[in-house]
Amino acid sequence: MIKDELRRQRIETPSWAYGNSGTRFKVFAQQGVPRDPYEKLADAAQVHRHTGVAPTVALHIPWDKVDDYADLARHASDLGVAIGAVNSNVFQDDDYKLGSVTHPDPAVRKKALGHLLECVDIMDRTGSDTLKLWFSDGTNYPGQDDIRARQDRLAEALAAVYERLGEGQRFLLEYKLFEPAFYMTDLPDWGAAYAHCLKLGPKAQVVVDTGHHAPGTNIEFIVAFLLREGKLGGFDFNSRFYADDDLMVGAADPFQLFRIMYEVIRGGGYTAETAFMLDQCHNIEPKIPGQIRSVMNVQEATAKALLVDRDALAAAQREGDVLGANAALMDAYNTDVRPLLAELREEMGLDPDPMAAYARSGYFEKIAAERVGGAQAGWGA
Ligand code: RM4
Ligand code: MN
Repeated sequence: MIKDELRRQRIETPSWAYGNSGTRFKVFAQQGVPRDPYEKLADAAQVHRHTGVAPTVALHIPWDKVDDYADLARHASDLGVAIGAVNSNVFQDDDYKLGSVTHPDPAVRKKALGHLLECVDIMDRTGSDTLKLWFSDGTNYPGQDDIRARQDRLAEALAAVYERLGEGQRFLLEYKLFEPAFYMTDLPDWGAAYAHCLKLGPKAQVVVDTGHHAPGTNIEFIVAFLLREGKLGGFDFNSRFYADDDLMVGAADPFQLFRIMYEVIRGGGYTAETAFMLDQCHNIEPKIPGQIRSVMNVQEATAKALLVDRDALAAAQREGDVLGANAALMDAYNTDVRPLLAELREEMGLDPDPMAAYARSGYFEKIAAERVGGAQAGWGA
């Protein structure tokens, strides 16, 4: 039953989506933006309240540094949400100009590893089971550093983090083609991430950020491949027109999102073991509605993917019926699933239209009035 499958969907929102963000040119402040992680969680709870499928929130350390993480986790639970993945940050310190865990200087590598291990401590205290590792490491010029030595340093750090993981904890290794490094990135693609994870063991898996590929890359192939190998840990969903645009998932290419979700379902990855996370920034649009819209976009793509007549598709594929097979996918994709999702929400005791329900709730007016003074949260660009 498609509705049952949709009812148990879980989409994680990122704490940083609620803070101010922008490009390297300008960060536009918005009204009512959280001043601390507690307020970010309150905003995330609104997304869950209106969608019913976003019960966890990813943290980013040090952006979400607090004195008492157990208290933060309690605050989340009081709001009806929980802490999801802990994201490390070894890209915003002057020491990391030439790299973090791949830096030529052992003292910098030690500092970076210390941060990654601290993130595992935070997992212990918040009850999080997932560490997400993204490295901005790379070089800008040919010859700048030794590509091979940097791989050795990366492997050494990953092994140390892996060693530290407790029972029921894992890390997700994220790759990205380029940026901020423009010549060579130390983890540029899924193959490199996969090879490192494979060597380490089952607690190391790859995370696919949909904005981190060259234009035209067949992301659903990567999904199918990693799932088949048991190495797909999850997603950082967002959409892009050019590079790592971090726009709302499903905005640039809803068809791609559908194809990805189809491969997830086909490959048995539509389970709690796969983390469906959003990694987005709402630079010009309001943030909470931006997250609600994104969650709805993922739901719609999932519903369409669940609608694919797998038997008809398999039969067409067996018979070499190229057009029939393609039609089986397109029929599902071209179905308007919004009435189905509206019905499901009503069954879940939610408003059928989460965007309108949020707008009516008065929450925005409340935070705009209350959150005056203090420093708004942001990622510091
Ligand atoms: C990176 C990467 C990480 C995210 C940061 C903010 O490009 O996607 O997942 O934590 O941005
Ligand atoms: Mn990401």
